[in-house]
Amino acid sequence: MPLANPVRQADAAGPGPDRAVTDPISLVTDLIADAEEEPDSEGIQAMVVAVAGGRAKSCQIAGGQGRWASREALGGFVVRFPGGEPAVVDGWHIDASFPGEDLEAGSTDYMRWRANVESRDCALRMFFLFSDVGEGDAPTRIRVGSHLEAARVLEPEGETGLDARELARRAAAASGHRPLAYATGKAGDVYLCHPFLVHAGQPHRGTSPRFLGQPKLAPAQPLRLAREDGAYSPVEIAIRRGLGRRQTDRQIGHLRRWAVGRLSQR
Ligand SMILES: O=C(O)CCC(=O)C(=O)O
Repeated sequence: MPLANPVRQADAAGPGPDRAVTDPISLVTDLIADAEEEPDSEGIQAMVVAVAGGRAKSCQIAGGQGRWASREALGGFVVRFPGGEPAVVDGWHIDASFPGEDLEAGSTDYMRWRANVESRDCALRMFFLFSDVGEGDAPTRIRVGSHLEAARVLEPEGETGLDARELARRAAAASGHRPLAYATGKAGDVYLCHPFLVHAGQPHRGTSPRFLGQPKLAPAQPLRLAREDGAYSPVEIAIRRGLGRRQTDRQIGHLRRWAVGRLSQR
């Protein structure tokens, strides 16, 4: 279920691509209003499951039915304009998932939000592309496999975890050897990412504004790194792998059943 490319929509609506140059603020306001209206919560779920489903089933990645909560909205948008300007999100970081105890409820001071090794409040990080993103259009940079280092950075910090700034500093230093990938794609593509994935923005060298939603998928129940029945979600398994915890035969059996179930649904 690809979304319409908001930039193309704006072009088709009349003002033409020059509006990005002559009147960027109102263009962004209009496009975001459209994009926010377009997918209702069922649409978002369908997108996560169906659009990304060719590569993986988000429901299964997040741990199966009953382990994740459907989203009502897509949160803030990250819009990048051509021009090569740097931005604060260009530094390597991990998106924090819960507010620290010193913050008042509803605070959006995200540098003081935190993440912990059990990935409190975050079952997946999702990158929703709302415009076509080629290599020059400021695709998000991704350090492939960096979630494994991030798990090790977070483990000693226990339940309180680390705030966004300190986590970025340590996870960036620990994952510099990882290969790079770029979140390019078509409007409507969704990347389903491990919550600990180290990523960064980059300046826009293309010609059309880039629109990205980066919400989290909240778990319906806390993630757990020790389960008697071995029924770990893939996200939990990845954290355990990062921490060097061996899979027991029972867990391997569970994983095998999960993989066979996935293949049989194709
Ligand atoms: O703009 C991007 O590609 C990345 C944005 C980002 O990582 C963030 O807003 O946390």
